[in-house]
Formats: sequence, structure tokens, C-alpha cells
Amino acid sequence: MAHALIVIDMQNDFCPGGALAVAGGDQIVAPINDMMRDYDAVVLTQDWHPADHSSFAENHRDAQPFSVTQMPYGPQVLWPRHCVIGSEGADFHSGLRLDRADLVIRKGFRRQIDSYSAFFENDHETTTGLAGYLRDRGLTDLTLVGLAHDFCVAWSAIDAARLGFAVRVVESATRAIDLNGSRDQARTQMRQAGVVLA
Ligand code: VGL
Ligand code: ZN
Repeated sequence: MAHALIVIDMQNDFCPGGALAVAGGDQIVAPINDMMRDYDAVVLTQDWHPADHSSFAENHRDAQPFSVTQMPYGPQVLWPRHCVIGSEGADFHSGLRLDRADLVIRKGFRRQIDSYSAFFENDHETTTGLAGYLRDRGLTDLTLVGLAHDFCVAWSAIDAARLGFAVRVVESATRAIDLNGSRDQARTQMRQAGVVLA
């Protein structure tokens, strides 16, 4: 059994002062750095959008940030512009220990489709390749931390559980956006998928 720490989207735009700031997002940097020592592998994910990405409200006519639109693959929240490729907002928080990461996996770089999960884009079909990487390395057990609890962490955890990994989310090392009760909903859905909330 080998155990990977998957650190979700610890980027400037999701931390206080960023374009899609999650309250307290910066408070989990130090605890995550400390956790990195205890795993066989560390993987970082990086939200990585072109400026014309379809998940940005500004790229839709008359759409407000945090409203929901219908995409060919289902409902999609429209976000403020965030994590634009090459921008400072897309950089990892400056306090995060990048030297301990074996792999950085980027997601959300296709204009027409968003990708919350580290495993599949929001159509639940297009893969990021992460499952193959983890399986090739014999990493059967995953612990997830990072931002945001109720979007990218939850979607990643649920996909990982469905793919057959043993999945744990350390909630103290996450923070939620909490849009219309999304935090409680994410917790329920993670539990139903067999994710352990620690
Ligand atoms: C995220 C909204 C849009 C996240 C990424 O990391 O949870 N949320 N893009
Ligand atoms: Zn995004």
C-alpha cells in the first residue's frame, strides 16, 4: 500500500486577496506543508484557464458571477475570472512547499469545458491522466486537502472513490466557498461515495 497526498488548487486566486478568494484559504498552507513529509508521493493540482474560458461570467452575455448556466455537459457555475494561464493569480501560494511535489497536474485548460476534479473534466468523461499516474506508481490510498472543499476537493474525492482508490479528505486542511449550501451538500455526497471525512 502506498499513500499519496493530493493538494488541490493552493493558488493565489483562491487565497485572500485573490480573484476567487476562499475565506481562510491561506491558513491551510502551513498544515499542508507539514503533512507532505508523511506520504509516499505528493501531487499538486493547478487550475489553469485560458482568458476566454467558458467558466468565466465575463465571457457570457449578461451573466453575473456565481450564477448558473447550462452547458452541453450540464449545469455550470459562472465564476469571476481566475487562475488565468501564466498570471500571478494562477501561481501557487508563495508559502507552499513546491519542492516536495512529485507531480503538478493542470486542469481547466480547454476553453469549452471546466474541470473541478483532478481526475475528470466536468463532463465526467474527459480524463486528466491522473488516475493512470497514480495506478502506475501503486498509489492506492489518497488523502486530499486544499481548495475549495466544496468544489475541486469534493469533485476530486468523489471521482477518486468511484475509480476505486481509498480516499480521505482532511477537512481541517480545506476551506469552502459555500455557495448556497454547497459545503453541506459536498459533505453528504462525499460520504455517499465512500470518502472518509477526517
Ligand atoms: C475551483 C471554482 C472554479 C476550485 C476552481 O478550485 O474549487 N472552484 N475553479
Ligand atoms: Zn477554475
